[in-house]
Parts: sequence; C-alpha cells; structure tokens
Amino acid sequence: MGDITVCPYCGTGCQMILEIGESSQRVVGYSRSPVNSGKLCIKGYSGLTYNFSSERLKYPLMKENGEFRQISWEQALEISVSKLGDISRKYGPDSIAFQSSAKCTNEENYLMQKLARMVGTNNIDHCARSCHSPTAIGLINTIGAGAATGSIASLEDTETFFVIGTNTTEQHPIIGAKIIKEVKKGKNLVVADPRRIQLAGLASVFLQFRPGSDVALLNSIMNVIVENGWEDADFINSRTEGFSSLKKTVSKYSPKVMEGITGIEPEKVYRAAEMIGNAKPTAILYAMGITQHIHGTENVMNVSNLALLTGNVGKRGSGIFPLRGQNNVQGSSDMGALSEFYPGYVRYDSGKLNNFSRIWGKEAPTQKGLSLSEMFEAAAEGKVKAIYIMGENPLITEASTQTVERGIDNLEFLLVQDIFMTMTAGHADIVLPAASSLEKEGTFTNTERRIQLIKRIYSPPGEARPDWWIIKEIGRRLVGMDDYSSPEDIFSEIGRAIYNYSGATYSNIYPIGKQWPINTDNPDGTEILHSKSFPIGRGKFIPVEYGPPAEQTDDEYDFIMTTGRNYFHFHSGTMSRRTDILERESPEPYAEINTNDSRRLNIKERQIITVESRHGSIKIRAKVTSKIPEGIVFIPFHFSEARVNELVGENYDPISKIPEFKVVAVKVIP
Ligand SMILES: Nc1nc2c(c(=O)[nH]1)N[C@H]1C(S)=C(S)[C@@H](COP(=O)(O)OP(=O)(O)OC[C@H]3O[C@@H](n4cnc5c(=O)[nH]c(N)nc54)[C@H](O)[C@@H]3O)O[C@H]1N2
Ligand SMILES: Nc1nc2c(c(=O)[nH]1)N[C@H]1C(S)=C(S)[C@@H](COP(=O)(O)OP(=O)(O)OC[C@H]3O[C@@H](n4cnc5c(=O)[nH]c(N)nc54)[C@H](O)[C@@H]3O)O[C@H]1N2
Ligand code: SF4
Ligand SMILES: [Mo]
Repeated sequence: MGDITVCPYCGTGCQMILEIGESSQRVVGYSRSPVNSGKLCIKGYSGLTYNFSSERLKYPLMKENGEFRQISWEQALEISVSKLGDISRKYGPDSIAFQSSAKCTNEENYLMQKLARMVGTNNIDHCARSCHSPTAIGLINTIGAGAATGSIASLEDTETFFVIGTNTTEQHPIIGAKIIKEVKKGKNLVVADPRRIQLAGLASVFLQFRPGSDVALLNSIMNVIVENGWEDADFINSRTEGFSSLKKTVSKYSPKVMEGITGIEPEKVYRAAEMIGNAKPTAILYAMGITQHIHGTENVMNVSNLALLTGNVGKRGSGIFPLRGQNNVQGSSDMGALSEFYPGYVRYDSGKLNNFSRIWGKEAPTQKGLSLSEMFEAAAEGKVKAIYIMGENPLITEASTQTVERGIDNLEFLLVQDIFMTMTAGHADIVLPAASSLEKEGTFTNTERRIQLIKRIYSPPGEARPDWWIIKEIGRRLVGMDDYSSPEDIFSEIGRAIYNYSGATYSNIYPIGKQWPINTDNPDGTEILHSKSFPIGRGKFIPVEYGPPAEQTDDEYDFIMTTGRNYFHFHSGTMSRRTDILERESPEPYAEINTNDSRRLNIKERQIITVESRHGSIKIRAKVTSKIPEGIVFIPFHFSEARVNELVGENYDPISKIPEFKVVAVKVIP
C-alpha cells in the first residue's frame, strides 16, 4: 500500500492513496478514514493530473522588458530580499503586504505570517477573508471558537439536517453524500437556498428564499420556535446568556411579516421551525450563502443563536458546521494568517502577544493590518509598495478585479509564488515555482478540525521547491528567521505557539489525523467541542436585526446576480482546468437564467448574452434552467474568459471585511 495523503481540493479533507507509475496514477480513497471511509468525489478520483501538466512552473522567473526569463534560485532570492528590504527601510514595514494560502500547509502558513510579523507588519491575510472570516469572528463572539463544533462522523446521530447556504453535494460532495445517506434512512432535511440545489429534491421542507434575506428567515424560524415553546429551556438556563434580548428581537419577526422580505409562505417557515425545534439533535450546516454578505458576521451569529436556542451544541449529531472551503483554510486560519489574528486566534490588540515575541525573538507588531481587499486599495493609493503572494489568484477571485489590477500595477515590487503561471503571476516582477501538495510534507487541517499529515508522493518538476523552504530562505536572509530543517521542525514550533495543537506530532496524527484541541487536557484530540462549557464560559445570544443587502434592483438593473461554484471546477481553475476530465465536463463560462426570464427576453440556450452590473460587464453563454428562480442569475467564478468579479462591487461586511459576492444587481442583455 502506498502512503496515505489528503486530497488537495476541498476542506472535507478526504484521505487517499495514490498508486503510481512515473506519470500514471490510480487514486483510491482510504477505507479506514473517519472522514471519507474510502469514498472520493470526481475531483479526488480524477482531478489530480494537473500535477503533471507541462505548464507547471519549473524555474524562478524574472520580468525584464515585459518578458519573463529564467534565473537561478540564488538570484531570485537575493533580488526578492533586497527589494523587500529596501522598501521596508524606505517606506516602513506597513508598506509591504503578505498573502498566504489555504492551499498550502499549516507549516507554510505559520511561516508566512511569522515572516510578515518579523518584518514588523500585520498586513497578512489570505482567502479565508473572502470565505469564512465572518465565521471566525462571529462564532468566537458567540461560542468562543470559530470552528465546526462536531465531526463528520457524528452526523450519523443527527435527526434533522438544516442546510442553509451550502451547495453541499457539489462543494463538499462527501459530506453531501453522507447527508443523502442519512436522509434516505428517514431523517429530516430542511434546505434554505435561493437555488434549487440537489439536496432540495430530498428535503422535507425547501425554503427557496430571496438572496440576502437570511436574517429575516432565521429570525422568523426562531420566532415560531419561541412562540410555541420549542426552545431548550434547560440548555438556555444552564449554558447561555442574553436569551431575553433574543426573545425580544425575534418577537418582531413573525413569518407573516417576513414573507414580504424572504418570499416564503408562513406555513413553510412553521414546518421548518417545528423540525429544527423538536426533532433533536439538529445539525446546522452552512457555507458561503451565509457568509458572503455585508451582513455575513451577523448571519453567522444568527445561525449560532438558533443552535443555542434549540440546545444543539456540544452533543453528537447536533452542532454548527461552517463547511470550510479550501483544503487547508481551517489550518491557515488557525495559524494566524489573518490580519487581526495571531496563531490560535489571539487578537493583534489583545495585549497577549508575549509568547510570540519570545518564540520569534522579535517584538510582535501591534498596529492594525490590512485585509486582502484593503491591500489592493492601499496599493492603488500608493501606501502599499510591495506584495508577496503565495498561492492565491486575486486577479480572478477578489471582488472588484479592477481595483486589484489598479493596485497591482501601482506596486514597486510584486512577488508571486505558485505552481502555475496564473493571471496574477503574469503581473509579477519575480515568480517562484512551488512544489505542489503531492510533492511535499506537512499538515492540513480539515473542516472538522482534523490535523492530517500529507506525504511527498512525487518529485517536484524542474527546480520547484516546497513553499516552506522558499519562505524560510527569504525569512532567513531578510529578518534572520530560523533555518528550519524540515516541516516537522516547524510543526514543533507551532505546538509551542498554539496550545490547541500542542499535543499533535507527526507520528500520532498519521494516518487518520487528530481533531484539535489536542493538548494535555485533551491528549487524544476532541471530536465534539463545547460539551461541558464554552471557552468563553456561557454561550452568548447576540440578536441581529434584518438589514437589506448593499445592492438593490431598480428599473435598469433588474436582476440579482449570485456567484459561486460548480462541481467540476475549483476557484480560478488553475488546477481543475488543467485536468482533462474536469475541463471536459465544464469547458466554458455560463450564466444560469430562469426559463421564464429567458422566454421573456427571448434568450435561447447557449446564446451569448451580456451581463452588466453598476461596476462592469461580461459576455457569457446563457444556460436556461428552472433550478433558479425568476429575477436571479447565477454565474460561477471559475473562468478567466468571463471574469465575474469584474461585476462585483466593493461592498464589504464592516465587521469581517468579506465582500458581498452573493448579491449583485445586474441587467441581462440578449
Ligand atoms: N467543486 C468545488 N468545490 C469547492 C470549491 C470549488 O471552487 N469547487 N470551493 C471550496 C471553497 S473555498 C468553498 S468556500 C466552498 C463553498 O461552498 P458553498 O458555499 O457550498 O458554494 P457556493 O457556490 O459559493 O454557494 C453556496 C450556496 O449559497 C447559495 N446562496 C446564494 N445566495 C444566498 C443567500 O443569500 N443566502 C443563502 N442562505 N444561500 C445563498 C447558492 O445558491 C449556493 O447554493 O466550496 C469548496 N468546495
Ligand atoms: N465571485 C466570487 N468570488 C469568490 C468567491 C465566490 O463565491 N464568488 N469565493 C471566494 C472564496 S470562498 C475563496 S476561498 C476564494 C479563493 O481564491 P484563491 O485562493 O485566490 O483561489 P484559487 O484559484 O484556489 O487560488 C489558489 C492558488 O494556489 C495555487 N496553488 C495550489 N497549490 C499550491 C501550492 O502548494 N503552493 C503554492 N504556492 N501555490 C499553490 C493555485 O495554482 C492557485 O493559483 O475566492 C473567493 N472569490
Ligand atoms: S470531497 Fe473534497 S476532499 Fe473529498 S475528494 Fe472531493 S474534492 Fe477531494
Ligand atoms: Mo472559500
């Protein structure tokens, strides 16, 4: 049997074994894995051939007169270090910004944030900002930890699944398959999503509500629960605080009054509330449909309100499951690759940075750092002069790609480290070739907090090097960072920096991983969080009032566009679009539009249409479907040929700074 490693795509973190020849491979799921019990989705089985693409970056590159030319590692490192050093000396450390990567390992993310902070700035961020930053902040406020409270395996004990704003069967297919299996045994399923996703077909209640009205919907569900006395009084009394103010708030949100906002008949809300309130335990699963809004953090806190109200935290089968997106976004957030959080979610302004200063031998900076989008805005204004980007492709994935472009073009120095020449890397001064996750060692932490070892299966192409080695070499030369000998060496420092990781070692997490917290109090890890108490003592109800999304329709922009993903492709497609089987299944950009709208506008299937927002416009093929309601279009953001983020404006949640990717007013022109 070959080594067991972890799928490089989504945050489910399926374990797999690669049986290989030099350029052939057969991938099988690891049958004893508690995550996926031997199963994989198409991306796991057939999605790894990008690794052998002839387009992999193989040598360091430097741009001269608009063209890249190959240089040596020594030159690439020397030039990068001297540029970053000069800029830091000339304009101060906050003129440099760092973007870390949820595709990279914990060790690499830990080093990247350490590098930023040793340079003297908190300008360190990564794609969790555009993803679950509202979860990190919202759940820390309400229950003290921004992570899934249970395990994937524990969903076997769930009686009611409440799936809101996650297209689980396409985006977390192995978890989606688990829900289907349980529902087929007769368990309840409530789905809330503006689109008729696959799980809607199995749902006992499907709430096809208006995008951006989650607070109104959740408050009306809680209204019914409280009106009927279905709340868990014992749990509320013994474990929580603030119930009376929640009660007061939700009393205003009767389903009848909310129908005008959500578009859902009161009877359906009543049935959903009855299931969630009575059939215990209930697991609430959510993802980007909840977070990617200007009210994202409030939405998350409201999900938490519902879980606390019904006593659905801390027991098997119950819980709050923010489904984490990238393979290692849980880990990169845990590692502190976020501007407001140091490793282990210690806030930059908490006055509790001594441990880091001591371990790093350098004072940890306490000034506020920039979020992803703020980095590009600051670059456009000339305040940020250099950005070091590892494993992110913001020219496709960030909101308002126009601003990203203006920012990038205004930099004195852009350093990009990737496995492919991305659109973003094309704008760099220096490009560094990284080893992929199949070519290096390290750890990933999946959506259920499981820390798993990844193994080096192949040799990297050409002179590509592991990211940890590259960051360490830059850090050593730039700020005297330690000369780590291996990822394991870095992992032992992580254990000193983050108590919740302190009990994990490379030998005790292999092969099936361990769920954090793993430490002297929990030597074997922790499957279910908060079973006796919350890290903040009592769980807090934080009531939320409904507010509309940033953009409204009018006579001209009369459609709501919502953006997201499909089953076959992954984000900017650097990997999935270089995988023949996946590209064949989904070869071109498309906009889903409702059958009646298409008839009204005389749009035929596959016809090229223009979709225009107040910020930009793209041409794209129409895909006519009844899965999406009238007045709404859905466009996936995988395709550089029709970059949907040109249409997304700069509307951010003021608390978490996540962009409102899920509600954009557009017009559709045949
Ligand atoms: N195949 C594939 N899998 C992936 C990814 C990928 O790119 N491709 N990406 C990974 C990553 S990083 C992430 S974050 C996850 C994302 O996983 P998901 O969040 O499941 O995916 P999305 O398509 O962004 O959106 C989820 C759902 O939100 C719904 N939605 C839209 N607007 C609203 C709203 O206002 N309220 C509610 N409640 N729902 C709304 C959409 O209709 C959609 O069904 O997927 C991960 N898995
Ligand atoms: N309109 C719209 N936009 C969105 C979203 C949406 O729903 N709608 N969702 C947002 C969300 S949830 C997310 S998570 C972001 C994702 O945004 P990004 O993180 O920018 O997206 P990716 O395309 O996954 O970029 C990852 C990069 O890492 C590279 N890579 C892979 N493995 C390695 C490695 O081992 N080392 C290095 N150095 N590089 C590697 C890949 O080639 C790729 O270029 O997009 C956000 N953007
Ligand atoms: S569910 Fe996610 S982790 Fe599992 S095989 Fe599919 S893409 Fe990979
Ligand atoms: Mo994400």
